[in-house]
Amino acid sequence: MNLVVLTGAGISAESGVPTFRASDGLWEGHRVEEVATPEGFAANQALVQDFYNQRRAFLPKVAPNAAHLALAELAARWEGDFLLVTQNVDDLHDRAHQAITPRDGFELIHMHGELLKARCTCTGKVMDWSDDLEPHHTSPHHPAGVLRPHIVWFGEMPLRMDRISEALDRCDIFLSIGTSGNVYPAAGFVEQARYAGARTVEINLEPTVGRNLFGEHLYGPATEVLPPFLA
Ligand code: BJW
Repeated sequence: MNLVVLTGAGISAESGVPTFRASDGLWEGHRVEEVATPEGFAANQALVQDFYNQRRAFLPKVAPNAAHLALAELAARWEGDFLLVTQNVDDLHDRAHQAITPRDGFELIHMHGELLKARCTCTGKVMDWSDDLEPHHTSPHHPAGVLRPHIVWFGEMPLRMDRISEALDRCDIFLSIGTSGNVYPAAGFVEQARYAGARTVEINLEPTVGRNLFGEHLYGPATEVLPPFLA
């Protein structure tokens, strides 16, 4: 059995990471066009770098929760292929999977990038983020390069789409956890999975805009709903 799991900000909410679209979410107090588009970065690099530096500094203060760990435990015992696609740029799935070694056949993709990585604007080379890179964000790879956050902004192509699409085409089970279904192409994955004949399950605090696309629904906090569902 081949499994594809899509996660969004809701899975990290109970770890203390703000979601995007809640009333107290990340977009509150920020204009999306200013901090999450290539045009915003071109207009005011300092503002954008500061926005991501603050979020990087927050990561050591949070830890994987029971929902991240339940997926990591599943990855340690799942016998088919298991592709975990996260829209999240935090490292909580990575830390959960460091604690519990997954079986062969498991793969984690950060389709919207990673806070703890930076990318040279000239060469495209991706490197681990380090505080030493501050404050100038000049690239060590090219004299004209700037180290931009390794984040997929609006209007940019999400990462590893070919691999994700291939997995959706042959998936038997598709779980969508803690995502509002507002952002494409991730919001369309459920339709591709359905076309492949997969069982589709939405797990969220509340019904989302895409709820009718799913065959099954589980509503409640991910840390309470997911562990018994995966057990
Ligand atoms: C809980 C919970 C708990 C809370 N337990 N649940 C088709 C139609 C219209 C527009 C487009 C389209 N296709 C593309 C577009 C344009 C655009 C787009 O989608 N716009 C929409 C706004 C309409 N998409 C793009 O530009 C993308 N690129 C692209 O499409 O390239 C071309 C392409 C074409 C064809 C194929 C492939 C590509 C790029 C999108 C990049 C998104 N980047 C962001 C920002 C990153 C920067 C940053 O982090 O600062 O990524 S946007 C932001 O939203 C972030 C997230 O990953 C993403 C999704 O948000 P998520 O995770 O769903 O969070 P929330 O807050 O919305 O929802 C949280 C949910 O959790 C809620 O439902 C809660 O109920 C729930 N929850 N607590 C369980 N305890």
